[in-house]
Amino acid sequence: MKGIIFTEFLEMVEETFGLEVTEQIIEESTLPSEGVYTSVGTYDFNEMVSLLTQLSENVDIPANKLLHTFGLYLFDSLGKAHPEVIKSFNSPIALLMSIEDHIHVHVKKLYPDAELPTFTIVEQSDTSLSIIYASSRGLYSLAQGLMEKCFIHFNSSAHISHELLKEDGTQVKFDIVQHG
Ligand code: MNH
Repeated sequence: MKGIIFTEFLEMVEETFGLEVTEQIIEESTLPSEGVYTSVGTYDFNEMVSLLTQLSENVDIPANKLLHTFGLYLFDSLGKAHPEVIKSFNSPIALLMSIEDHIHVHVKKLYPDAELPTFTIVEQSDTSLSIIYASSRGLYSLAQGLMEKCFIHFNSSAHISHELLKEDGTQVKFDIVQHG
């Protein structure tokens, strides 16, 4: 998992829950990297699982709720790191439809060791989209937060519902309906 995900996660934790909680979860987690991350580095996904699990226990909020909040935060972080990518779209649906064939293809060129999910479009219109998220990491709540913030970014809004196609969240269908 790319370092930018770790550095932004820890920044969100510090802003939301404070430095004490941040230091606490780093101490309690199993971290070969000792909790030191650079945005261009690559780290074991298990370190993120460990940090998220410790945060969930410390603040008594379910991991998926925390991932959703992190997704809302991460959209702006990715936008700041890669402004040209976001700027090349003029609507939230256009952006979401391009994650698989444009955005993540570009990301993979920049970071060949990136581990990305796949998004398969099953239905689309000008104002709606059904898309299937698939990833062994099961970070569908992160995906939902990212998608919601995408609409906010374009001063738009949408209703996004999800259905687990696999119980462990490694395959999830999203139904997105724009309304504004
Ligand atoms: Mn993208 C990882 C979804 C836009 C760059 N992205 C992830 C993951 C999800 C995801 C979910 C976590 C990995 C996984 O689930 O297996 N990404 C999205 C969604 C949007 C999106 C839903 C739009 C909304 N992503 C973008 C944009 C960029 C970007 C824009 C940058 C230009 N994504 C990344 C990078 C990673 C990532 C970098 C980290 C890959 C890794 O950890 O190896």
